[in-house]
Amino acid sequence: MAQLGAAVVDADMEQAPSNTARRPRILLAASGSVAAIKFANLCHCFSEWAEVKAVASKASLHFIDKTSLPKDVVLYTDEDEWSTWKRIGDSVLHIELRRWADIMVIAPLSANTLGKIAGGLCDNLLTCIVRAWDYNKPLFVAPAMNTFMWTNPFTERHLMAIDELGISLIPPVSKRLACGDYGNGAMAEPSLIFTTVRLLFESRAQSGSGNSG
Ligand code: PCO
Repeated sequence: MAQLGAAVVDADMEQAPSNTARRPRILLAASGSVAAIKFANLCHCFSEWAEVKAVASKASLHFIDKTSLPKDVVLYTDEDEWSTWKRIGDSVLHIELRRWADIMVIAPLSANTLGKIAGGLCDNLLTCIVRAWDYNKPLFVAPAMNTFMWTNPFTERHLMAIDELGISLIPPVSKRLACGDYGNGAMAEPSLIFTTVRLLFESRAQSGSGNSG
């Protein structure tokens, strides 16, 4: 079992009694964009406020410094998905995580993972969670990619498809990109992603549609 993965469904994943106030449960996921260098920072922003679990695609691991993640944030990877599954009746990680989370946030969302989600593909832990997502619960994405990918006609088609599913977009911004180009496609700042998600959670909680646990 991966040291950080601990893909065992422990008491932590079980539902708290519904009359007990609890912290929001935020599932943060990173896909394969250079902007995943900011994933640890994003985890720190959220873990001040919420219970956080993290999911990383194989490509994103190239950019994530695992040692910089908050100590209480478990990082799940594709290896964890089936490593502890032995027989029928054992828990399936992507289902346990979609059940556990109040909100999912994919930041960065790469062009490739955007295309997969828009097309309903699910070939890794991250996309299996999205494919099984309960759209009564919010799912945010913060895309990050080169400007030429962002302005490619596929992006608009894919954004329309995920919008129809009920996924909320935190748009990219214009700045210097990893390759030296200047243009749109840079991931929104972690602080903006955090405030966007928190505001939505708190407005839903006030209106009674959030999960107040
Ligand atoms: C690839 N992609 C990118 C990804 C989007 N870029 C960004 C920012 C970072 C630096 O602030 C890399 C986080 O530019 O989100 O650049 C090809 S150019």
